[in-house]
Amino acid sequence: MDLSDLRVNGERLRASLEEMAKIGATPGGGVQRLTLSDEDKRARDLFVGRLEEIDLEVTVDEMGNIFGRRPGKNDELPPVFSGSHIDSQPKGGRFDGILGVMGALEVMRTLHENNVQTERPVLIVDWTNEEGSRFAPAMVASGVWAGKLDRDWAYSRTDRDGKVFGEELERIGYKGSAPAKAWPFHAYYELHIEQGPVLESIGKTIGIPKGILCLHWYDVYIEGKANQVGPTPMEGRNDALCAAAEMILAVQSVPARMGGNMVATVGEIQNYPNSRNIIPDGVHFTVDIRSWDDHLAINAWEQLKIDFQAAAGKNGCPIRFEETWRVEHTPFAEKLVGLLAQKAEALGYSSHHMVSGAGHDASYMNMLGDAAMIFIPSIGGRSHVEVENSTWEDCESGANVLLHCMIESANEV
Ligand code: HGY
Ligand code: MN
Ligand code: MN
Repeated sequence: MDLSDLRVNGERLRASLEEMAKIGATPGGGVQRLTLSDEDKRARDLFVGRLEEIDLEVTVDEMGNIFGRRPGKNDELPPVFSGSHIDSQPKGGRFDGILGVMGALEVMRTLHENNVQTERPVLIVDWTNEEGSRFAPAMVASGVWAGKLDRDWAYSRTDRDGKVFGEELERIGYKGSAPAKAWPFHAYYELHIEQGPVLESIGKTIGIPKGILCLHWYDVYIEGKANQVGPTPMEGRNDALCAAAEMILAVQSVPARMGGNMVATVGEIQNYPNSRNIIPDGVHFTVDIRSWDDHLAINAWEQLKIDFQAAAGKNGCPIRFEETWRVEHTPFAEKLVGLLAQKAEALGYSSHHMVSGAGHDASYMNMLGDAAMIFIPSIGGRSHVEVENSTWEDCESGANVLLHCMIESANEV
């Protein structure tokens, strides 16, 4: 068979994405499939069933990562694998993560029905908790698998309701027995929506990231003094929320102050006791800093700590920081980036080289071996929202590029 004529089944890919979108569907047209939730379990169970349908050898590791393995002619050679994540943001979209898992499934289905025998084994993976929304940090399970994060530290992470990661993993029945420990691999590919405006704005179909920005996550805790809002004069208050407000504006201005290519965001905040007639005495907020330049991002954090101490002192509110998580910027394997461009062209798709501002499990794979990503356009450049959308045609194009890159890499000996 001339494999160059092989194509995925776009209708089947659409059907699998629509089937998954029903699990955790929200009234606004998005999904809520928080990691280790009942919705995550239902989607995982469906996914495992689909892997078994095409005779893949299914393994669940101790971080709940799900692998489906297809043997190769030289089965002892390091494999090629692809995947992404099933979990979503609280009001997430129908494509973030799940496109990479269903796209890889479509590739495996295409290989299976055409009885394509590759030299190397080929695997598909669903990484637990890529989003880091319910349990911080993001990409925690691929980070443990890659040996960059500690398994028991990950197990100990808690969500806003005090639920513990390791216990929730057990509760949904996905705390597997296989060690969450990397094995040698030949190449890792991840299909994903761009989650930004670039491809749509220039009318290109395939995005080829040269890499991913560094992601630095911090947690800030401020202590104030609660009191009745009426009798307490303004001067001398220790208002934790006013202190936080000054700090949050410092986060917003730090990229410009650092003069570099950077983004900095406060996405999450809790205010205590959060009663309209009590002066707040406790605030927790998060800081997310991203840049291609890791040192610039770290310098920004050093500057913010100075800003925060000044605001804390002015308001008489003691402050505590947690340097929660850092993953360095990720320059992908030039060999795979070149192959992606070549396959996109051979398939007749326009393509564009770019950088990923969103974090992905591919960051950790890239620390261990050759990794690269395939982007498709996000309509309106929107993501992590219910209106997140891409065309079925672009999903199919991205999966075709994935198919041919995986075949090419899996036949390298
Ligand atoms: O934070 C991110 O960019 C990803 O969604 N975890
Ligand atoms: Mn994602
Ligand atoms: Mn995401």
